[in-house]
Amino acid sequence: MVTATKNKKSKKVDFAKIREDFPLLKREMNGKPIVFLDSAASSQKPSYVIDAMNSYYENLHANVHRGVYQLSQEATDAFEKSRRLVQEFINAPSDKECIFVRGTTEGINLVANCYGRKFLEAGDEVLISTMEHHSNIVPWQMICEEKGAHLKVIPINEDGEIIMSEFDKLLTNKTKIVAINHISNALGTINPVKEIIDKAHAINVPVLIDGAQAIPHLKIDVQALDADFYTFSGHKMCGPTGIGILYGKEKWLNAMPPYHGGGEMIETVTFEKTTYNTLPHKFEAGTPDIAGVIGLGAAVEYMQEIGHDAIIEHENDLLAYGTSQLKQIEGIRIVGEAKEKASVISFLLEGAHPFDVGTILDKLGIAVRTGHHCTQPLMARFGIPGTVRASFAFYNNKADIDKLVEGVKRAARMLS
Ligand code: 7TS
Repeated sequence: MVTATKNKKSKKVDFAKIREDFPLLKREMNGKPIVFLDSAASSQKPSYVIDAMNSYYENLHANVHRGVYQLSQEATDAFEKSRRLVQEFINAPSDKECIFVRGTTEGINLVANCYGRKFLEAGDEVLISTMEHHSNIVPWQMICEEKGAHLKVIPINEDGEIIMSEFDKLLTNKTKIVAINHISNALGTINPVKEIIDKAHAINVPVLIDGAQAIPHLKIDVQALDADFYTFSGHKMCGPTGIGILYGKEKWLNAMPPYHGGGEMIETVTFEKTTYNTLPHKFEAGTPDIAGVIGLGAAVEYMQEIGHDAIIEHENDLLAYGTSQLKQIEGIRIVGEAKEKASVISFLLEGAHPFDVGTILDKLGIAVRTGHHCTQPLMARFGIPGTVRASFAFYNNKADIDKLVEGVKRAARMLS
């Protein structure tokens, strides 16, 4: 499990009170108070974020970066303030290195396309792991196919941990980039990304970290990690859907060609030739998701107010409690028992299909995800069709876990 920042006792946070900030958690599902355990798919939103977006539309809306009039200037200021909030949140050296994208998927596609077009050649290799989400597999397959490069995959052990000795063997002078998730969405494994980055840098290979699952749970410091690229989605960290961040070191972003062409990303355009805008605008063609950016900024403020140390402590308690309670159920198998783990419990019930377990839980008002979790190669590695996945956020509590455990017991009685 993750440890809170050493020697720093987290401030006392009233998580029961914090739960009240989330209007959706007051609703029912199938006539029962909702037990929301699918935050790895998308987190719920506090009123603070919803209000910030509504207020933008009510009071501040105009297009950004183009009007001389006061309203457009105010919208631009609010938009750029969010970029600085994100910069501070992940400790990026400069806000120019924080590119607004639609989410993790777009962040990875941008790097696969732009870095790949510039730096990949036939015979080169891209290194990923067995536990990647499809969005950190398919974009690399596409660019590898185009360039005649090869995708190499680091194996994992039975507990769902990367086998570092295999990584050492696969990292060679043919490797042109390593792309790996910080936390696995299907297993909850926290990967040793700092060690991976250090080893790759020792032979001058850049590393992209898919931070989709890490950003709501861990304090991210891109400078301490020395990540070349770090990408995440707003909607998994209490922010809106459709907005995310690609952090990239300036030297790489400057060396890469633009992704999309259009307004905002240009310096000058003639029919003969276009020159491109500076960072971050070079990668932000077209009118952006302004309300989304403002909502993301509010989500950053909201999470910072709670503080990651308190979040980690609370979620570790839930994870330990949930794991020990579920393990007492006969016929249960936890998939993914890494030593370093966060906020996800994937499991199977002997003799029961995950979908059937999920359906019974749904009737009890319990929202979990079932299936392959967009990690089909990982499921194939374990020889299973999928799992039932309960995933937690800081707004969950022990009562949620108790209801899950009761529900799983009931499913076991009905299905086995
Ligand atoms: N990478 C990881 C590790 C993810 O967990 C996800 C989404 C993505 C990338 C893609 O993020 P997006 O915001 O661009 O869609 N994971 C999940 C999940 O576990 N259940 O639904 C979506």
